[in-house]
Amino acid sequence: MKKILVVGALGQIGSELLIALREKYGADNVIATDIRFRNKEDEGDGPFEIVDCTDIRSLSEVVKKYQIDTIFHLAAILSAAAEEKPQFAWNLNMNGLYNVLEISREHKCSVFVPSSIAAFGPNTPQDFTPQDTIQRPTTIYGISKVSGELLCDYFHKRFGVDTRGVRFPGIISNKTLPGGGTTDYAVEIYYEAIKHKKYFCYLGPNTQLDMMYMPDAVKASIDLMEADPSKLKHRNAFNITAMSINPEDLANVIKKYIPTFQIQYRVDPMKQRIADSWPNSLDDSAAKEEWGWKPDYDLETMTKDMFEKLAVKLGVEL
Ligand code: AKB
Repeated sequence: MKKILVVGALGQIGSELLIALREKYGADNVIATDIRFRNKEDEGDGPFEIVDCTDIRSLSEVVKKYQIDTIFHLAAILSAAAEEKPQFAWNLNMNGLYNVLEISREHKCSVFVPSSIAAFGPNTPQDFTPQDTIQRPTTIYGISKVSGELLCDYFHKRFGVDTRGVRFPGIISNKTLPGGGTTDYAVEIYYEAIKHKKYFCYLGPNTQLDMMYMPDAVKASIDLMEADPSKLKHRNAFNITAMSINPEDLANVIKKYIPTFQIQYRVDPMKQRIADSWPNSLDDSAAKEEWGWKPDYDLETMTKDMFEKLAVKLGVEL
């Protein structure tokens, strides 16, 4: 049985991945870590440790204590927040990752490291962006993501560390709210639609971006770590996507459930600039071919599930 460490277990992806990992591998075999104190409800039953991944000693102690063999490294500052604090973001996103890779080399751990659509830039082909193409991002987050992809490849080739990763699009979930991302609007819009029947969107109506429902993001992370390594030609940073949508598409599907819903636009120039520098849609054929990636949700099925879950969570009838 694997012994798994989740770094950043209380974040948007970490909190839901943790539950799925504990269901699959057993609660005692999955150690949750974050820089914050535990919240029993958030992370369920199972071990929890305070770990700051920028401090290699705290990471090393926990890996030794639990004899960890697999690490899911999810601690990172997202795109919009990183633009506000570039130095802080670089330290967490790069030095935190370097520590995780170094500990993995020392203790022979496999590592999952998420990259992002942010690893592409304005001169990347925007539509059906290929797996291997130009990567000249213009945000500090994107620069940290493309550097992270290269670093993971380096640790694999140079030291034989079993590094694997995907380029996540915007992730939409009904549990933990995202924070500091450019794609966060796609989560906020559902909450605001239920609460106020109105949403002021900070991206323009035609801003086309890839998105994915959280259950598919969790499935992708686990499936890639379970994949036969002999089939993986790319290893790090597989393009994956479930839908390519814009705010108008989201507003239209929401109106099927809340006909009086209105979207208005108050564009945030910084977030718009970030979104415009990212692809409109990704080509995820390498992930499909090499480890059988296939999303379960599209815009319609995700929206149905979002409203069912959020109605219960927010105590409303739709
Ligand atoms: C963000 O918006 O920063 C993230 C991402 C696409 O990596 N959701």
